[in-house]
Amino acid sequence: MAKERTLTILKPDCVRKGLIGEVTKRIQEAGFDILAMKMTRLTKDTAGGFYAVHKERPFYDELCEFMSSGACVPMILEKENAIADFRELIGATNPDEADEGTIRADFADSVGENIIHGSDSVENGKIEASYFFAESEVVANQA
Ligand code: DAT
Ligand code: MG
Repeated sequence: MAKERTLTILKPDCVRKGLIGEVTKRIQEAGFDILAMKMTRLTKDTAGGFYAVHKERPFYDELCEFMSSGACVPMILEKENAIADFRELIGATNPDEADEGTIRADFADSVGENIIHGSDSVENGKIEASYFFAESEVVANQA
């Protein structure tokens, strides 16, 4: 199976709860290589651009407020079958519906504040990665 990349964001609730280390450990233990990571804070507009696909949804404004409410930690991850495997690791969008042992089931408070993002396709992962990282910041050859 070919290696894929996915873009994750440890969201502001993850950072506020002091869970950067715990969540990153789970990501690495699940076999994902971190090719890029940084701490940043989105503006409401930048958050809105990232989630533009949800513009018409009733929760859009609340989502942009939340995503710009504090620091977050985006990362580019690589692994075989990364997109599907990462979605499995983080669990369903609504933590009440997420499988036991997933990151969202264990740490998220609500569907709106659900700790972590994961790309939903290879194509979107590329677009999302370029939202946060220049090519020069992606360390693909780590040996
Ligand atoms: P995911 O983050 O699992 O890919 P999504 O793409 O459907 O989920 O939605 C993006 C984010 O928007 C999600 O992580 C949290 C927020 N969101 C989704 N559905 C919501 C809802 N019904 N109420 C409040 N926030 C919601
Ligand atoms: Mg999504």
